[in-house]
Amino acid sequence: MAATKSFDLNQFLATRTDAVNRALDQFLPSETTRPVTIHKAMRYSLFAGGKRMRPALLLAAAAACGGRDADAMPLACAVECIHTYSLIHDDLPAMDNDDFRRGKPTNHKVFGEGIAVLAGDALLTQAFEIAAQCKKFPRYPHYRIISEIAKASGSLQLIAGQVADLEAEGKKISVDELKFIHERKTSTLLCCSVRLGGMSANCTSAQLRALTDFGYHVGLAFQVIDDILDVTQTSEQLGKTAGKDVAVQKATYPAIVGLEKSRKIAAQLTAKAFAALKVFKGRAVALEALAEFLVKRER
Ligand code: GRG
Repeated sequence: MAATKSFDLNQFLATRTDAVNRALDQFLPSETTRPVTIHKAMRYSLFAGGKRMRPALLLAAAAACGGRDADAMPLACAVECIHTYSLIHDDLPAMDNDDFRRGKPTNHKVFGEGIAVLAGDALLTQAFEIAAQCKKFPRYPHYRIISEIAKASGSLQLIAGQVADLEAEGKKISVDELKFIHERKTSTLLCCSVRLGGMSANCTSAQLRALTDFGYHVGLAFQVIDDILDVTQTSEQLGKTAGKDVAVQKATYPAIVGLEKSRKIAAQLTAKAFAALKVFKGRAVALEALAEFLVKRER
């Protein structure tokens, strides 16, 4: 982890978050575009103060492969749209039924359930429209980029994870079944983000393999930490309802293996993510710093 010491992650996050917000603002229809309600609802959740971890990972992966932010930006915005859609739908009464997200009332609490469903749908579709605007990368034609995003968000990955998560509620499941859920509902989109970053830098297949390995492990660690934070932080700190997992008897690492072991698992997964970055020979400092930040995060 030594290489990350001299890297200013706060500055990286501040500048990239700002750039991503400006790009999203340009890509999305304005609040005054008719029908006004849907564009207000899409923007409400998109600009509610998310951490922008997926775009940051995507841009950091591009940098590790010698790419430019400008080439990666449409893809960074596309993954954030998909992520925000999944949160809006996840918060609906038919799913996790949450009132609070990103420090604000959830989308359906402000706009009603019908508009919240449509805002999620519109953000999912918007993601593909934005991704289609990326430039042509010699090794990765548009069909590969679009298929990458579609597969990550489809019924074998993101949706599969959500389905398994819903079906596991109130049931006792094994660590292997929990891992199946985490791989799909969380790790896939984080992994897809770093892969897209690499693709936007026209990365080699060895680099893409390393990014996949990194993204998979960082993604799993991310969800273990998320589960830990749910039982150790307050709602104010998280910007969403804390203690929810216990309240609905959700299967989580702390519930199955305890807090101490969960922390160990998160550290082991992060170490595996670090090991995957060896091929970059010190050029993946931003990715290393992000992995370290994610395991230590408090919200
Ligand atoms: C198709 C109806 C329908 C629903 C799909 C796929 C889906 C709903 C939900 C995805 C499941 C989900 C919310 C997984 C959790 C991933 C996770 C830990 C999200 C929180 O990410 P952060 O902490 O959030 O990066 P911010 O708000 O900072 O962006």
